[in-house]
Amino acid sequence: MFSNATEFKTAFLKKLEMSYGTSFAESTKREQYQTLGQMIREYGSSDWIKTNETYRTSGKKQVYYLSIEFLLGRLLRHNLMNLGIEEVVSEGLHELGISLDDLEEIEADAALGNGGLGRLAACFLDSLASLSLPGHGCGIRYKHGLFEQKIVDGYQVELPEQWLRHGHVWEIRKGDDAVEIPFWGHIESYNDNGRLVFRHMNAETVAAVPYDLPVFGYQTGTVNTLRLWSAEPSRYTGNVDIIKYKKETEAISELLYPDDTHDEGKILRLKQQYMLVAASLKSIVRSYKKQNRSLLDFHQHVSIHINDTHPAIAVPELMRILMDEEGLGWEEAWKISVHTLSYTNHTTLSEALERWPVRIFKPLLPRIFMIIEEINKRFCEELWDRYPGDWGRIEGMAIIAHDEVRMAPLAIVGSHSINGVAKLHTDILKEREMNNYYQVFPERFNNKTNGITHRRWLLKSNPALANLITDSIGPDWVNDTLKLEELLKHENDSVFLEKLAVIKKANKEKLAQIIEAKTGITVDTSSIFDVQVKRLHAYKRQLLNVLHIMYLYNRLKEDPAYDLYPRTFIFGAKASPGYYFAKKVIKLITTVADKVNNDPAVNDKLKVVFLENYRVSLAEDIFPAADISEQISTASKEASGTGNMKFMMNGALTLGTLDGANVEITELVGQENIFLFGLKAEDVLDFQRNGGYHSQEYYHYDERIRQVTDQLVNGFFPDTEGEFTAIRESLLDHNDQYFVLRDFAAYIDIQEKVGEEYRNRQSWLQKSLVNIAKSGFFSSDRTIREYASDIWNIYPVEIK
Ligand code: CR1
Repeated sequence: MFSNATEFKTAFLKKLEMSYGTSFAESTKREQYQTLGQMIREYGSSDWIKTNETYRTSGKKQVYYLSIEFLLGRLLRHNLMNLGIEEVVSEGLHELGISLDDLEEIEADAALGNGGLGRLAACFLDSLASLSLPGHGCGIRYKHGLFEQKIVDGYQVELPEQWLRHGHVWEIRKGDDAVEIPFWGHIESYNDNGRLVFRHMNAETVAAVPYDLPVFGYQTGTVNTLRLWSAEPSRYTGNVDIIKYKKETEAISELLYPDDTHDEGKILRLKQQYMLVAASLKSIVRSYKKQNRSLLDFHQHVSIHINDTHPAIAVPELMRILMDEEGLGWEEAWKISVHTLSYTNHTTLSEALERWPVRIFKPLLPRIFMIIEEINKRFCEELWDRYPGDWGRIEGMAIIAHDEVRMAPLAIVGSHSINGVAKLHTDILKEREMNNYYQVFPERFNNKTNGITHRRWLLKSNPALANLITDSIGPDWVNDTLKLEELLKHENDSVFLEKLAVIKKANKEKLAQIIEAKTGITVDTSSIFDVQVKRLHAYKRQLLNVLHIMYLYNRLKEDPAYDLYPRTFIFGAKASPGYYFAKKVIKLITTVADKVNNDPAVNDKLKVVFLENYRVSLAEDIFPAADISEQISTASKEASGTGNMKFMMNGALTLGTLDGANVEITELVGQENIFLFGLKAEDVLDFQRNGGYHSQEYYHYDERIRQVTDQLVNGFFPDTEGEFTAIRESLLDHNDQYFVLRDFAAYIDIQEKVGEEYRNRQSWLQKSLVNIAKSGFFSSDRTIREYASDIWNIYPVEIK
């Protein structure tokens, strides 16, 4: 298509004219962006075709990653980079007077996810394709992605996200591959020559229409597919109220995580899950059968991964297909199904464990419910044999109990592999949360510590650092990130360390400009950039961070000579729209920010910034600019964290609890290169078992705690009467479930240590270097290699 800048220019101008009937001079930035996007997709299309053909003919095993979330972010520059044409294109555009950076800004983030779980899925897609592994994503094409956050008067306001308003240039609608998904109705069975046949009568069907996105491997020629399903009215629905039907149907793929406090929302979520699963399995089986293979070998050729419990209906749905559509018996079907399916758990928080009321589940998915009942019956019988008479245990482990269908047990019983996402998390699953199941299926449980794609989170978002690394150790680290360890040779090389410092400073300048433009706040780039960006949740303890800022402020006010090393605290966080406490914490952060930033007495030492609408594209500017990475969850609560890995890879030092993957970061960098504090997971879990601790005592004995918690309600913040009462109550009256006050003193101490150590520039840079050098383990390439070999049994397929 084009192989140099000049050819690119010609092709670009022609395409622009043909697509928009406009001359270059008259064209808008959006038209230019769209044109470029189309060109890139077309550039990669012959590889896409080749990849699909190779997969079809090679007969190599494929994996399908089913996930309700894919938090892709922007794709333009990432795709250019992976296709290896970034330079040619950027040069060609430059000659036309267009900046690639400007065009990149036009692209809306594809925010089809909430946070860690969805971003992990996106990183995995990149690693699969970049390792030439035959692995595809299956998800939902939500019309509106995660809400857009505005901060108005210090409060979070949610606006509907509109990523599809101008179309999504990377997707291709595959109308011919649409499939019909039945809901409601009833099941009739009859005997056909001794075989029981089931028919779904009077179902309301919905058409699931796939949109395919190419996933380009990093300079490999592999182009995998992310298939996103959209719900549309079906042509086969008979006599219905068309307007109502259309509305209800389209609602299925309208929104990510519809509010499920009422039955209507629960039905919608369940419809989403079933559509994702049923449509994906149908298209997987269809393409499998095209290769004329026996369904008896299905699990030898196909692996299906259940990302968290949302797609756990894959267990009964695969059984349904194998039995009702393919005529296999239960035992045969069960063996194939279990061998095909694998499941990842991402959290031990009980509120995240999905359960559906039978009164909703059964009428909506009648055949699926019957199959789950049978799975449950057989499982409980096995348990009965193993634990005769132990009803309590069996009831606790059952898939259906107390009029609810429990999705985690369904996924556990129906999968051959169950994994946690960091060592500590997996241990907690095995020893505590899922211990009952672990005793029954010890061989199924395993750990796969999360990872991040270093191509987006270093190569693309921090090109200066990536170039410095390549200049020093050559380019091989990009394909083998463990090679980053070679950087350790520079530990005492002050010239190299200075180069690191220069890059960090430039990244901080860039972020400072963004902060200034978005918030009007001027920050000092020689201050410590201390960053906490992640979803807002009580267990992640943004509250601990902000109470500490209040403490610092108090101290500076009381003692103007207090020699605090200048700090800029940066937050980014969305709160779930119905999460009252989380929204209060946002208001507290913005209130503290106003107070601190407008007080000249502390201003050369302290600044607080809340960046609104935290998302993938913004994150790409934040990680490279951080000095301190706040990973301060209550120990045992954060399954892994992945932001912690992105910070580390960009040379920030972690300030954290021994939670999630922080434990493994510590093992890699050593205690001297990380700032650890607070309770350990064991302590927290033991406290919880024995009824918590007494937070009031901490209030009485620690004056610093008394001061900041009192300030929440005593008029310290003007015009906020009653605003923070709930926060104070959570700490003092509800016994501080997340141990904020318990860890407060330790947090103050470790923060003080950070300030002291930052003063020693050489030693700080050395620590930063060690973090970068040891971060290779956290590439999602390592994680995906482990999934591929231990769980999925898939191998690279070369695309010629
Ligand atoms: C966990 O909270 C983890 C990601 C990805 C999140 C986080 O610690 O890094 O998953 N869990 O594994 C989650 O979103 C619904 O659960």
